[in-house]
Amino acid sequence: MIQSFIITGFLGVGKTTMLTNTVKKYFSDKKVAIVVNEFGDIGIDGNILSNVYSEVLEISEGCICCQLAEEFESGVIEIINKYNPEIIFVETSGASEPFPIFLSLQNLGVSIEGIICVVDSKNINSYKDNSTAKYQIGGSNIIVLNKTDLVSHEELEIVKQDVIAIKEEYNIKNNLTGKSIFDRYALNNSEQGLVKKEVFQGVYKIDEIIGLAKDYKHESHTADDSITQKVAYLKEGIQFSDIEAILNNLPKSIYRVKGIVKALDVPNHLAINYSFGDTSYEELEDYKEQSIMIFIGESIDDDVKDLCSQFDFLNMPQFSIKK
Ligand SMILES: Nc1nc2c(ncn2[C@@H]2O[C@H](COP(=O)(O)OP(=O)(O)OP(=O)(O)O)[C@@H](O)[C@H]2O)c(=O)[nH]1
Ligand SMILES: [Mg+2]
Repeated sequence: MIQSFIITGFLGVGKTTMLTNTVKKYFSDKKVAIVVNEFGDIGIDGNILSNVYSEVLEISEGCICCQLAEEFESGVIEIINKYNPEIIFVETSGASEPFPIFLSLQNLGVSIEGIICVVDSKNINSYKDNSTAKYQIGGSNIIVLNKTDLVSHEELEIVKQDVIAIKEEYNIKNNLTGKSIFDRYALNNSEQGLVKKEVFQGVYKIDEIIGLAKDYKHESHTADDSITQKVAYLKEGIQFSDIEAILNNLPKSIYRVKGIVKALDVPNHLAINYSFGDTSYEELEDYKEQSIMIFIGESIDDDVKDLCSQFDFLNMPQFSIKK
């Protein structure tokens, strides 16, 4: 039976980092396929992951736990038929809940070895009130406190207590019996998504969930949580300092930015990965498309418009004036 892991967690917590680092370290001897559902119009995560794996299926422009369930299922069937993987990793978008994805995989006869929720130990306070974030913790049986390098031991202890409290409150329950469907869960710490191998060794079989499937109802949620994204294009001829200027002047509503941008003073295109004030860059070879940035946050339309008027090399497609 094909095995799988679902990797969930809020926007920018380190899901793709966990995939590229931990999976590379522990699963290089297996035939691995990856399905990634990115919140954002362009496949930046897929682009980064396909530098490491050849079998990456990207599902963008929507959320695989709601609108794209069918596309997700047919994509998984296709990847199984074409590639015959031993193990499939599914990275859900930061705005998805994991449980509907669990049900889809189960329908397809794939064995789910674990639902891993990655938590950003440094920034959890900025997003823990979001209901999707809570259901992501509640709907997982392996919780990984990531970015431990950015917090002190004492801060990590507080994060741990917060996460346990959320888990207790939002643990998915069987509608009929009222009992939690996970009789236990594991809590691990990680830096760059690296956890000990045992976490992936199927210790946490979740057979007990099966009876719940038919009673589960999923409400579409992204609209309620008002997480939105806006795409902007960058003109040619910018410098690296222009990118930094944008990222240093973001309004609070925008907490996640992804982009692929060409700056005159950097040889290759740069993948930009910004979350909650921290930025990392990765040079991408062979990327030729127009420079693009995606701003993600809550109620951000006016703020992105303001950014575009503040930085004249940044254009939102629907407001750009062709010269
Ligand atoms: N300092 C530090 N940074 C990290 C760690 N893990 C991830 N990051 C950084 O956090 C940012 C977001 O990481 P991603 O792996 O793209 O996060 P994600 O959860 O896949 O993001 P979305 O798919 O957009 O929701 C990147 O800049 C990473 O380099 C960590 O343990 N420590
Ligand atoms: Mg990702």
